[in-house]
Amino acid sequence: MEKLKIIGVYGYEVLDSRGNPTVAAKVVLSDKSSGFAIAPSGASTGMFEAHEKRDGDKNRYFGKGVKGAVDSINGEIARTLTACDCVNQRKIDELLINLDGTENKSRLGANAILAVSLAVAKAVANSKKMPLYRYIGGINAGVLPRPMLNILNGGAHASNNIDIQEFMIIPYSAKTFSEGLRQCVEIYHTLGKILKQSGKATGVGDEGGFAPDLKSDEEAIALIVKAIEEAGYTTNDIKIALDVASSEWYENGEYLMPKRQQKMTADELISYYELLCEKYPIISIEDGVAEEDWNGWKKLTKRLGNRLQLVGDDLFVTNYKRLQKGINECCGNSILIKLNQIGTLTETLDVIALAKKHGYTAVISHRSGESEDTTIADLAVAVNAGQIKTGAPCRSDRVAKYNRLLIIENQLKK
Ligand code: 2PG
Ligand code: MG
Repeated sequence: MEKLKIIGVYGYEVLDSRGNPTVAAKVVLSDKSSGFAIAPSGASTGMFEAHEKRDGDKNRYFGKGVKGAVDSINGEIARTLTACDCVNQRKIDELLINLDGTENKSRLGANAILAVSLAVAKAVANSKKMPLYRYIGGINAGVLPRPMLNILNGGAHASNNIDIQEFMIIPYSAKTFSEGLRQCVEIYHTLGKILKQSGKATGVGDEGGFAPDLKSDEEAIALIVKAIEEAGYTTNDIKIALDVASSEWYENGEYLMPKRQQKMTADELISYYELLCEKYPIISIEDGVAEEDWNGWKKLTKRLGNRLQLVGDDLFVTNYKRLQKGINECCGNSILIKLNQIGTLTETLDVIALAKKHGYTAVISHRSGESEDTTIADLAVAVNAGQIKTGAPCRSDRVAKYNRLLIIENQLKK
């Protein structure tokens, strides 16, 4: 039988959920199957992430255009991959990494490389008539993730006065994905009702969560607990997770919450979390301290690591070497997985495997700038990650992932 080969690679400049340009890629195979993928884009990006290439031409999209990245897909990348055996994803990703030739994918752009890497995998899955999660994960794939729904937005994702970036709810006691999702959706709508009744704003932030001005970050948590209870659940059923995104606050060894103009040391921040965890059903904190503050991470893990999931997002940036360092130095106990922080599917899978080997949990994540692309839903099931964070049940870029998981759950039942 003739080998399945790549016969076409095409790049496109499309828009993300914030209305900013992003890179899409289509890959066509010799049997005419094809795959299409869109790269996401962050706002509170970690400084150690792979490079997102933008044109910088102020006459287009305020410099945010991605024509250069798209041109390299239609040029160099297409020339390199055409006629390649596409079934060997690792080989394809190696070719892309070597073609780029830089440590952080800054020459071709991780946005270009990722879109192509994913489009290849999707094309092969389509050719094999397999769902993407099955192609990536093989016969072991099949655990639906517990969602972490970000229902109240602050920080860099909203223009309100809240410094903590994400307030999430986790359906802790639900037996199935769909049951958990339903509970969270009911709580989301209840929160909306509570905000409206108390005269607060019900507009939403970048990830679809409500973004009202409040007296304090703590008031946000108290309102969520109220919503949980008014929706008919208890804090045994529903837990809370925070993404503090504190790298955004870090400067010269100190933390300055920009909206409240409150200064804290790492020790004071950790004590603040301790206090919040005593009062509220918080079970997971992401980026509690900053991406450069390894010492702070050690302290945080020592003080809270046995009670909480401590997720490294900006700290690890889905990067094998940084996760290995974190494991060696006992920093955190969980990693946030974002494909575009590293730029290829294979490298992402390698980081997840490293996390699992060392007892770190892996939370598959969206970016604040998303699209209709639902790859992360399949990835979560493929690697049996057990957790996904993909925003509020509001706005199609977020809901698309939940809908994809509902369909997968249905398929797996059969
Ligand atoms: C995060 C993400 C996603 P961004 O910090 O975890 O919620 O935000 O994509 O802006 O980095
Ligand atoms: Mg984060």
